[in-house]
Formats: sequence, structure tokens, C-alpha cells
Amino acid sequence: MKEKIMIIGAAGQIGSELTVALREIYGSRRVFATDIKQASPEVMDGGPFQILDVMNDKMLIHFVIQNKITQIYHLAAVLSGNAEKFPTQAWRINMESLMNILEVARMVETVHRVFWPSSIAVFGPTTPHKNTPQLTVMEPTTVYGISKLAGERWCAYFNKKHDLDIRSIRYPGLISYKTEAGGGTTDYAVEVYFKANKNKRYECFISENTKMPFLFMPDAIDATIKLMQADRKYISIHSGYNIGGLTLAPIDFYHEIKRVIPEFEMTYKPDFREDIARTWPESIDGSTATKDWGFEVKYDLTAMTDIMFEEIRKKYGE
Ligand code: AKB
Repeated sequence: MKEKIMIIGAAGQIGSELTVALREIYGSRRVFATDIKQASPEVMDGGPFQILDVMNDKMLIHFVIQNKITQIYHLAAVLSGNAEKFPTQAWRINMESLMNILEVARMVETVHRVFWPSSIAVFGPTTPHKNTPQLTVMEPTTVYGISKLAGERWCAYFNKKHDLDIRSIRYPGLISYKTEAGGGTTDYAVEVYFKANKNKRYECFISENTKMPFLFMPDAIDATIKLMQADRKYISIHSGYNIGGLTLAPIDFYHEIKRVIPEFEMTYKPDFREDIARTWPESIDGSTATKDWGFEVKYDLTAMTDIMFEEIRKKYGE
């Protein structure tokens, strides 16, 4: 089957890179990028791009029918930090947008597969903190986490009730150089590289030793594509797959960045995001994802740091 793929949230941190990767695989004309705002020139000029609001269900269904879309990647969301500032709006945006996608996928015959990102935020303070299992206690205490857990249950429901092939990953903090993250608790791990390069110093909003799980964006893109290309018979999880990654605290980034920029200095001023971070796991058991569809981590902290500085310096200089 010739796929026709729609990306919602193509201007975002994941969308901007996933769009390019999918266009390389499926051809630029077959990957339709959409967002409520303008995306990077690479995304907007590299294939079809349209301004589209996923909250507008009529516009959404019209687009999907008109372009005979076969797969949808719905990546738009309000992340953990911002969701705490605007709880009702975040709940509405995160949940209604997902419901719109599930309904469109159920109603439009051409759509045979959907990707929706979950997050490590589905876990909470009562979850085992280390090597968190796929199936475990889930009592999130953030608005974002509650919306992701509810979303996972809706995905599993649509799979069972309507046989919808919807796939999901519980992403850890993602580190990338193309598009900065926005409004998340793990964002410090992206900011620190940009600030280190520009100012040689960074004030971190997470305390020195608070560990969280992370992944370099190329590994996250690779995982997403692997999951979406896997034969349906191997998919055993219809909520969200745990994936393993790197367990890192701000102090680890500090030492690693000092290797490249010896004069780099980091200070700490933890804010409300520190409280969020403390409720999340520090490491994840991703063995089900590895068994079902071959998830693997290729980049460690050192390899990632070298690429981050190489790319940031290409764009902004030293
Ligand atoms: C956030 O920090 O909110 C996100 C996430 C872990 O889902 N990066």
C-alpha cells in the first residue's frame, strides 16, 4: 500500500524531525505536515504543509478525506510545565485533540494506523522509581500526566472496541538541536547546551542530583518509525510502550559539557518543575519494546553532547 501520512504538530520538537525522516522514507509528496503555526523552512518547503488546528474536527476530517490519509501522527500537546500553569486549557487541548483524532481514524476508511505520544509523566510518586516496569502502579499527580494516562486508556479502548491500530510510546525527556522544547520539565537538558554555547553558564531549574530518563532525538525518531513499521501481530501494548534510555541528572550534563567547554559554570535554582521531576521515574524498563519491535538506544551522553555542540555551533557559531 502507498502510504499517505499526516503529521499534526509538525513545527514542534518531535514533529520537525519526524516529518523530515518520514519524507526520506516515503517520499516528500506523501508526508503532509500540519500545525497551527508556521514550521521550519525544511518542513514547510520540503513537501506539503498546511496550517491546521486539530481542535477543529470539521477541518480535520475534511483534510483527512481530501488527501486520502492512511496514517496519522498526532504530536500536538501542552507539556508538563505549561499544563500546571493552565490546567483547564491543557486538559481540554490534550484530550479533545486526541478524541478528534480517534474519531476521525474510526470514521474514515483510508486511515489504518495512528501514532500518539504518551510520556513517562503517566507515572507518579507511588510508581517504582527505578527500572519502572511496563505494567505498574500509575497515579500521576500532574495535569499533563493525568491527560496522558487518560489518553492511553482511550487508545486501548479504541483498539479493543473499534479494532483501531493505534500505537504509542511513553517518551522520556527528548534532547535535540533543531527545535527547542517548550513548556516541559525535561527542557533544561536542551536549554543547557544552547546556553552553555552562548553564555558559558546556565542556571538550572532542576536540582543538581535529580535524575530523569532521557533520549537523544535520533534514537526517539528511530524508535517511533520502528514501532509504526512493525507488523501488527507483534504489537502487544495498546496503551503506551515504555522505552529505556539514559538516566541523567543536571550534574551529569555539567561534567560532560565541561569536557567540551572547560570554563562552563552551572548554578541551581529549582522551581515547581523540580517537584514534578521528583514524582517521575529515574529509569525505565523498556524490555517489552525491545522484544516486540526491536527498540534500542544508540547514543550515550558523550556521543550526544558532541553532536549537540557540533550542530549548535554550525547554526550559531561558538
Ligand atoms: C515534559 O517534560 O513535559 C516532556 C515529557 C517527559 O513528556 N518532555
